Amino acid sequence: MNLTYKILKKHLLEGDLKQGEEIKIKIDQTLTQDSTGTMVYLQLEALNVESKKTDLSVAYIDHNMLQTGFMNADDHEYIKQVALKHGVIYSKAGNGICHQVHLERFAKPGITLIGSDSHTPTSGGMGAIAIGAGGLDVSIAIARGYYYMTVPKVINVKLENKLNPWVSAKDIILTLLKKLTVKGGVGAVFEYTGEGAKSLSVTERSTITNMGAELGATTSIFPTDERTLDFLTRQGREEDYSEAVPDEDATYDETIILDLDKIVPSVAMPHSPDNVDDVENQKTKVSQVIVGSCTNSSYEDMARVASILKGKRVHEDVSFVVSPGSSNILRMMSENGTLATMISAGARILESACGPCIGMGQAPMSEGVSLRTMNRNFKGRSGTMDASVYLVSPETAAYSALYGELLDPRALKDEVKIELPDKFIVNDGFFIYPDESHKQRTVLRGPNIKPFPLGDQLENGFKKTVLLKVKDNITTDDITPSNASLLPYRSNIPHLSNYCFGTITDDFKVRSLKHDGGIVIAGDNYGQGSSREHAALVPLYLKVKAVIAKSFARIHKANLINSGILPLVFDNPSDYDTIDEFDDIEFIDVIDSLKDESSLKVYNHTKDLTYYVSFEGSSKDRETLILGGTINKVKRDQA
Ligand code: MIC
Ligand code: SF4
Repeated sequence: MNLTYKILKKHLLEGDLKQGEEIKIKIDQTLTQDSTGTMVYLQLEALNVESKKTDLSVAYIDHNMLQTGFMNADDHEYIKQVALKHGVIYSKAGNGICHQVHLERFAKPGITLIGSDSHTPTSGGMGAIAIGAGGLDVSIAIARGYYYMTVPKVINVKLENKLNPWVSAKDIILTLLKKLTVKGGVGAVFEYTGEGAKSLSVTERSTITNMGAELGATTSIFPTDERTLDFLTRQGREEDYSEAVPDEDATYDETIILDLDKIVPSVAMPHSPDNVDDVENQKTKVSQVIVGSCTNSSYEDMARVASILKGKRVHEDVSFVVSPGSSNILRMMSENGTLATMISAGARILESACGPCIGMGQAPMSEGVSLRTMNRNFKGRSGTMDASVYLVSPETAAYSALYGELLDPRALKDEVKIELPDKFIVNDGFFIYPDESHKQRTVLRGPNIKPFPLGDQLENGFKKTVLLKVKDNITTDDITPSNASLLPYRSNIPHLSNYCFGTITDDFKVRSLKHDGGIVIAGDNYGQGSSREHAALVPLYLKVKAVIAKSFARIHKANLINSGILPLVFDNPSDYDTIDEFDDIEFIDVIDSLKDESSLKVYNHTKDLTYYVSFEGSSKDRETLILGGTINKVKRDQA
């Protein structure tokens, strides 16, 4: 058995471990962050349980930290109270980015972790099955200790040889993105093996598993070895080590061989993480360089950047920004001179948080070119619509910052050896651990925290207008844009509804009000990117009844089902070409077709055309859709 199936088998509660089947697995740990967190804890309250059922759950504050009004601070306080009441550890603002902190302090080999953030697979670098999920699925995991998932196919990525100096783990995942694209990993787990895998440190492995999210993968995982034990020992938690490796005769659905010796510094160009080329082929001046985010903010990343900056000055036309991944990393940097090296070179130091990665500050100048060590460069995500964001390794970022242009760091020649501290500083003072006293406290609910919308029981037949037709690879950032002005409203679906599909049109809400809701037509990989369930809750609030697409991204599809919005695929994908915005579409015998798992008949009144579309999912999902979403189903099951 491969490692993925070994861990899933150990956690299997229901179902057959066969590709494509739905299984129910035990969840050992959960994590939430604050931009999806208020919804998670509102839903947890609605589930009406006393305490968490997992071994460990953590609520991180790391996204919404600009705090330009009362909204974010109110959300933080609300999350804190509800989390602690339910036995969930609270990680205060300033402690760091959820994925980096979780890797350092809590992730263990062989466990299952789900998180309300798409980059939860970061902990796969530690040999855990770590999956990003919608908020409601995480509330259910906290409340009940389980999660439903489709058994993925397992792709073995065999890493041969080792990386050359100045080539980085980031370049490995960018190379894979170039090869497989942002939809190449849908329905799959990437399991890394080989000599090359052994040559990477835990945080380098985590850079790769983190950005497996951009492939659309369910998750990515590295087996454990002495490097895993070494990382845990430096973190002072060697007792958390256990071996998690595939069987010697493990089989895989597919194998990809990557020769690390052939990997070169790579760059994802605007506006997609799979728009990848070799750095040496690209020429551009840069006005901003940012090192940080859950992909590249480890101590090792910071130390490498400092080694390049040492004794030099950042180019006069570059704003160079650094955000270390955790408070512990920041403290180590401040104690061993790394921070002083960076500041002397002209770096702007931000607190340990997501920050610019999600457009919370540091928006580039007009038509700015920004090099970032992050994982996403979707249009508009940096906070401005005209910026060109390029994704690179920390080495490429730091070297380019010195010269004000995108440059290949291999020109640096002499390799610098990064010495890791024997013991990492561990200051757990940013955590609040739940105790009995927290159960008695009154929960403060700020005025910006509005109830979440609920779906209605499905009707067997209905007629709806096409409110919007979109192309392939539409992101959740397109559906519910996020930036410094909108993130404070993550607890306020009515407000967010004014900006629905904001990167595509500014009148989606007007269209929806005029037609009393409607449907959306989409191409392939609809809803890629973030796990934010707002991308389903906002359309639900605007009475969107169905999305007919060529295919869906995994987490977004689950979020649509949880919200009671029908995610349907064309039986014949070329039908997509014959539908236009504002066509009137009639859905016929919907409930009957869902029940007997047959194709659903859809009639286009405007074009006088009949189409067949299908719902691909389990009988539980079909029932959920008929009842108008997961909360309705849970309430029905509890009654
Ligand atoms: C992201 O990187 O897009 C986010 C912000 O972390 C999201 C979560 C969110 O939208 O709140 C994610 O990746 O899931
Ligand atoms: Fe935060 Fe960016 Fe990572 Fe999302 S991708 S969790 S916004 S650092």
